[in-house]
Amino acid sequence: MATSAVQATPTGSGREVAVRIGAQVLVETLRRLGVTAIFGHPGGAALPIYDALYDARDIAHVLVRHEQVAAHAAVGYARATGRVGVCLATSGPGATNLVTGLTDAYMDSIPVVAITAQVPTAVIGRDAFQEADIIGLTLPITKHSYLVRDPADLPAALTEAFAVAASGRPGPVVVDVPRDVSQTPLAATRGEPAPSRRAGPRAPHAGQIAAAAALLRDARRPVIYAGGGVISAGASVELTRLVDQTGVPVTVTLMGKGAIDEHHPRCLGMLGMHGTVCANYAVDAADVVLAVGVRFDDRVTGRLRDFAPQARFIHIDIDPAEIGKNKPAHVPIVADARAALGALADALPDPLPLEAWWRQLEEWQARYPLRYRQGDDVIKPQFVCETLARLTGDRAVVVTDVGQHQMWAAQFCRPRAPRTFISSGGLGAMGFGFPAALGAQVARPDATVVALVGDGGFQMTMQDLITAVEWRLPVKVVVLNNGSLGMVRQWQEFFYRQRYSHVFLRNPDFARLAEVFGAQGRSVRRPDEVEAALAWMLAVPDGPCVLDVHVDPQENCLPMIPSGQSVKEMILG
Ligand SMILES: Cc1ncc(C[n+]2csc(CCOP(=O)(O)OP(=O)(O)O)c2C)c(N)n1
Repeated sequence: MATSAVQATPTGSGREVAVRIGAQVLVETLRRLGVTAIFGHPGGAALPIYDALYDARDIAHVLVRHEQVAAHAAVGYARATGRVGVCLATSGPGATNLVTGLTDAYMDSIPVVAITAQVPTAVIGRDAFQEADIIGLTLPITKHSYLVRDPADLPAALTEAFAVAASGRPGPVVVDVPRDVSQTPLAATRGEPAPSRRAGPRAPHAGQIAAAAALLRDARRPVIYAGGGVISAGASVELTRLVDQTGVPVTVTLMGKGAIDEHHPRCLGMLGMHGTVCANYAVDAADVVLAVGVRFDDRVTGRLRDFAPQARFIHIDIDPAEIGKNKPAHVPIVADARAALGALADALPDPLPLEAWWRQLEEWQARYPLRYRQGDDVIKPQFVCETLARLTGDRAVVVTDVGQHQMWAAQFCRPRAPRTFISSGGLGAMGFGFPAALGAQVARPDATVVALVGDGGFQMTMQDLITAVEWRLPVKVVVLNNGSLGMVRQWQEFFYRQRYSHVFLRNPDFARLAEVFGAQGRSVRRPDEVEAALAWMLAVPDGPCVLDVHVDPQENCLPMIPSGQSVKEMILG
């Protein structure tokens, strides 16, 4: 199987040319594309690629213990930086283990390239050992995929894959490389890959910008509804400028957290199922909604016909398929969010007359703050999130898993900058948090990266603590340990008459477990220990640590708009 790294082949002309195998061309191309880190796990069909990686000292290959972690880590890497995240898996089970992470990347529009090894071309379709049709399996959850049948095509396929993943509406791309393709010697590739045929950012239509500006100028109760597209487009500065100039209130989605400094006085926080009362009331009463980089997800809108029932919608999105998908737009603007928000800010240089609107909004903010009561005996999970936010000044990179803790983090952590709040939004994939934090920490070695996870979700991917130990990645894991699948328990309490079916967890001692892995660990059970424990955690200099916080097992995440209902049915708490 081993093909010698570089062969010298007589050409007949007396000269000799270096012959490389496909896998070497693949690695060279990755290097040329600026890849410095790959998350992966080897196997038979991937061996030529791994053999080529043996010589690639400038590309860090992070050997994860499960390919799901590789995909989530690539997402964390991409979300923390805006660069394309890369994961690598062998054929069959290696490739299928990537599927959850790729689906997450697809739902949240994150640029990721997954390189999967494939069985040799001669046996594709013959149920060969470790064969899985990964192109077929991932067709609905990728932006594009490439099955490379000729090694000479590798540079072009990879180059295009990176361009597709990162351009327009970003997303995951699979490049499937049969084993014979990666081990076939080739004298030449088909030249340098063609420059990307994708156009640059799309400029907004001047007439539509004028129409949007006119709507906003006449509005009495406008609201900006900002999503992850603002972050992908790098449009935070333009969004902030628009808000500063006009005074229009802004509410963010889970994916849009950090699109604007959430300490900004015009920011109402998150909207939707567990959003702030004020944000949801504002949208409910709005006469104009400026939706930017959002997809009108049902966790935000609840019952669609009752979402912002009095409003006219301006919808900015790079993906034309999003416009009108869930809610018709009165002013559709298919454009790069940065260009569109910049043009709108140019068209609206003065403050809008919104004094009465702000009086109303401030009254709601004062009347319905996020609340919880921290007593002396049991730790409230909200208190942990709030204390963490205070101790870090909301400047850490916070990565959450999925469940109640995710929503508490979204409520109490108010990121000051884009790419510092990372969460699995569209898919809501438990097991995401810790691996994505690992990827974010690889991408940003100097940043404080905190993984805020539940006891359920952490147990889905915590085996990769050893990877963090091995790479001395100082990821700080906070387990909000409530002894249950908390969010499911909450739904069973509210909507299934407290018939708690299979939601209570017997947990390991997470702190001791961390130590077994070679990480640092601590547990806390009393409210007066929380601040010091978090401070300890933030000060651990080297390698990962786990802080196991035993929180109130009964606590519910409120406010809550029950699934499929409207703001009128909000449970306030
Ligand atoms: C892979 C996966 N399986 C199941 C679910 C359904 N689910 C959503 S939240 C949740 C409970 C999460 O429990 P835990 O991780 O302990 O966090 P908590 O809600 O207690 O904060 C479950 C099972 C999911 N989102 N993802």
